[in-house]
Amino acid sequence: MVIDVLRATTTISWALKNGADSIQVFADLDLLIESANKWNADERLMLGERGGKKIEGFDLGNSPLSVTKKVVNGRRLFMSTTNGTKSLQKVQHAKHLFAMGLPNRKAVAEKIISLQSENVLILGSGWEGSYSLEDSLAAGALASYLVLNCNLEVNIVNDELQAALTLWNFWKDDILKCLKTATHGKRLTSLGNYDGDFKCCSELDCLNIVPTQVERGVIRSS
Ligand code: 3SL
Repeated sequence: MVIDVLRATTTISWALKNGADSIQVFADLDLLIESANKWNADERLMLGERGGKKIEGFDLGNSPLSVTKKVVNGRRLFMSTTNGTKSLQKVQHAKHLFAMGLPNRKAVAEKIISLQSENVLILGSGWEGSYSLEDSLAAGALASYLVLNCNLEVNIVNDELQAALTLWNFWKDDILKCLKTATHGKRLTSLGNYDGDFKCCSELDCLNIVPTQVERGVIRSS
């Protein structure tokens, strides 16, 4: 399970909701361009972000507001972001791999419950190797849902998740404020007006979409 609330896994979830055929994730940009070039030009889009900004020459950056039905419907999205797609690549050998933001927290949690897995690994993407408040918040949101709704016993097995759960209980009534308080939220705010993105990324349980890896690096809705 990979989380990147701001903004990669939120963008992935919205792109699939809006009819994208699939999303192929890359850490490496040259590999992305090479793979995209093999695809039919009118059935592909390249999404790229570094440091919060769209990569020059790419079709789109990493805003969940940009992946509208008109733009993404039926297309494969070739996507690379600073942290989120790297995290997805890192754990691509997992038996089941899902991407989660706050909008699809419930959908992903219900999927996990249905699998009755013994262990669930939650990977927050953070920022360039360091902790991020918003990903921890979402990990806590997921844990909270599982504890309250799973019929099986749910054990919180490490202090990171215990802390995430506490964080969730503290901020759950003002998610937007938490996102804007986070250092990555502040970074985005310093780059321009991202109010629409913040609103979209902070909406809880509004998407019934489970972005699922169907082959190495390729994500579809299930
Ligand atoms: O780090 C990432 O993968 C991005 O989601 C960062 S940003 O929100 O596009 O700046």
